[in-house]
Amino acid sequence: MAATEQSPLVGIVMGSRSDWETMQHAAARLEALGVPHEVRVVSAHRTPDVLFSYAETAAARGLRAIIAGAGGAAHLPGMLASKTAVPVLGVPVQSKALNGMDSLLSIVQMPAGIPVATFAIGNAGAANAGLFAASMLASEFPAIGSALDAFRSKQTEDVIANDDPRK
Ligand code: RP5
Repeated sequence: MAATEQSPLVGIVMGSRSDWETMQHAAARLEALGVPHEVRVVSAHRTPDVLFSYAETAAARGLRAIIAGAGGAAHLPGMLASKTAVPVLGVPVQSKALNGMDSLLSIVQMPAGIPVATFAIGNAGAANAGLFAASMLASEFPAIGSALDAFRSKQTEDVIANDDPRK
């Protein structure tokens, strides 16, 4: 069964369909590690009521983490975090105008009291948010922990096996 067909443990949300190009990297990591997840477009400024509803029901639906990606004036992760105690992992999407510095600062500079764990701008941040969510679940779900260990071992082996950059 694909990781998207089981009851989701992780929600991936993004402010626009245009963010999927970035956020697909979070989904790919979760899929590869067998972490049940869902994917939704939820906009802080275009669909604020959907945002509130998503956040307010997240814990009861069994979500253990929400990976939220947004670009520009990126309110989505902070607003979600304000409405749920489910940990929010923020991914700054690389904007055209400011290369994602706007997204990064909007997400990372949360005032004390409502935390958002913020990742790197763009594809690397999305991938790492997926890996981080998996690591949050690893102790409770041994199969996810084993998959994560195997991924890291293979990554290490691949670097060692290809240590001459001229080849
Ligand atoms: C934000 O505005 C989205 O997260 C997206 O990164 C950015 C641009 O959205 P679109 O104009 O492509 O829909 O809300």
